[in-house]
Amino acid sequence: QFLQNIIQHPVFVSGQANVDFIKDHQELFKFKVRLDRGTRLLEFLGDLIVNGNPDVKGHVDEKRELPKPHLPYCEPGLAVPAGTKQKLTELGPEGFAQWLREDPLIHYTDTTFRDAHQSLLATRMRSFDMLKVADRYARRHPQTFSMEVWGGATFDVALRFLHEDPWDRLAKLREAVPNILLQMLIRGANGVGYKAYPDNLTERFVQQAWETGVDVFRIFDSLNWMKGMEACIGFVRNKTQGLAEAAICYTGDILDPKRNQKYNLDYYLRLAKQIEDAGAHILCIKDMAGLLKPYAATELVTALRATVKLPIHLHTHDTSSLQAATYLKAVEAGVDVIDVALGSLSGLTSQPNFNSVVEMLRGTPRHREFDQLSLNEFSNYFETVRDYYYPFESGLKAGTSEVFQHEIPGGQYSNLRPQAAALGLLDKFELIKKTFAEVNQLFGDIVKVTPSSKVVGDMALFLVSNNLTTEDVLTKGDSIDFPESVRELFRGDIGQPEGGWPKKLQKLILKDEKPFKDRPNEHLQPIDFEREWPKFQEKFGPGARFTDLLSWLLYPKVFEQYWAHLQQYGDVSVVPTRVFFYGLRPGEETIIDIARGKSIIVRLQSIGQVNDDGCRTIFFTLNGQTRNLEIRDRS
Ligand code: 3PY
Ligand code: ZN
Repeated sequence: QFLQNIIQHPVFVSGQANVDFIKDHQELFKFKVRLDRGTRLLEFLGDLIVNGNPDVKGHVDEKRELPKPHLPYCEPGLAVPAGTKQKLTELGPEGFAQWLREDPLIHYTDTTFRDAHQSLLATRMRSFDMLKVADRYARRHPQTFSMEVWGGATFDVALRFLHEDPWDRLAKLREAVPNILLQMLIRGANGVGYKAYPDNLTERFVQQAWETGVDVFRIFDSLNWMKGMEACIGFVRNKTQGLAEAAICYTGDILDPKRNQKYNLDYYLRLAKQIEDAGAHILCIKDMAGLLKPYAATELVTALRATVKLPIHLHTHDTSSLQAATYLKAVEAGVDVIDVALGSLSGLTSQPNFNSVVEMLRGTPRHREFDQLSLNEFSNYFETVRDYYYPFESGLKAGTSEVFQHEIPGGQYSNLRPQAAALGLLDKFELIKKTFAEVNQLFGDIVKVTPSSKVVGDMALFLVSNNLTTEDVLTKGDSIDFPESVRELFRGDIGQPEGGWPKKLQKLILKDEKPFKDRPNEHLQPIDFEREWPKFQEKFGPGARFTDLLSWLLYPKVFEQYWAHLQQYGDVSVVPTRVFFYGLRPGEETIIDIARGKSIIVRLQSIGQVNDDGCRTIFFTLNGQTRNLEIRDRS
């Protein structure tokens, strides 16, 4: 613990520790208080059993069978073969990028642990289900280019809904996967949040992410604004030995004269050149809504390869169900890496099917060999696991070419429905999608990806719930009180769009408030880490780590709730997913691995009646010993 406190200390991390370091920092001697983990977990289970998990409340199907998943086969004792991680260490970021650009075989990024479940299951996949198979994956599929495992919405959702520490997830995945590059998605100046953060916070965040396990930083700006990405590219270059992969977000249709006035081939080539000049190692085409059609991919990838020297990484969502064809054309045009998800978590608003795309290219010059039977076993594992998350399915049953009209990003789609449901607007979902497209035009046709897409979604929900049209906005806008996120967008809080904001609309939204055009981060005070760290430790106690400070600075309220939960119940990420969401039934038993080599066996015997104090007695056995708990019934 003492060593942990030292290596996590910001003075030590910044390399400024001198001989008096230990003497001057008494907080190094504060150690985590050891509490009885078993009892705290029983309290958590008791509460789940009596009150349910609030995240699935109202969506539980008591009769649904949720069988145990089969673990994919992995030869016992199989050593971890070297992979791209070792290649990066050997060649360094520049050499690695050159090697990648010259490698004739296609590379794959597996998005199963990040974008796939963000886009299909509202980001709810728990570390538990990933860690069960991550080490097997590393052994069985070491030729994978990278695994996208972190960032985007996962940071917030892990803390907010899963009561998990995202840093802990990353560290454990790194340990399980020492050979394949681990990748994250970072929203440039907006980090893993929805607003601009002080630059030095993003810098420390990037450095810590690298030290904890991230190798590839996919950086984008939600308006394709270079100024929102440049600083972050620099942080990756200066603070890590990882890869800065910067993205052009693809919108519209370069082959459609009605949609390519603003976002045409020249536009994307200009942006790609700026990204190269800013020092990125890899160029990403981030097709967040799945709008890049096959023949457009031929044009775009061919022209990009001729314009920049960087390797090209293509990301898409299969919402229209056309995107395997896009990959085929992109591969023919020379794309270097494509993003795919294991079969059972692919398709629809997720990425194209890994297992099938490998087969699509078998027998062609760019084919990379994978053990298909094993890939299928991994897919089968996740097919069973996916069922545990049934309350979070988006309801989309088939691919839809509607996406070419509404342009809703895959990662947002699965959230927009529950958002609409929460407002009682589910029966107006068609209208919401149509309004989303109209709001985009009203806003001047902007790039839509987190956070800009969230604002377009907020505005669409606002209009539909108030029975307003985009026409009403232009005619009666001065008497409309717009949502806060819309005001922030038009003020310049998340950057500037291509061609600027429509002036008349900006005036209607901001009223007398003045917009700004420079980087929003320049209006923010840098974080004084030297001051904040001891204050943070004082507030949260000696168990708090530097990574917790970063989480708190990014999401203060969410972190505080996570922390309170942690103090009350301990680390609940170890609870099996079926139990975590649906509790236990009388007579049911679960094994919980609470630490390496240490398990507890919990059996629910029975649930008592509500007593005069509004509590129920829950009769458990813990490792065979009877334990009774009083749990308040909040129903
Ligand atoms: C995110 O920012 O979370 C995304 O997935 C954007 O596509
Ligand atoms: Zn995506």
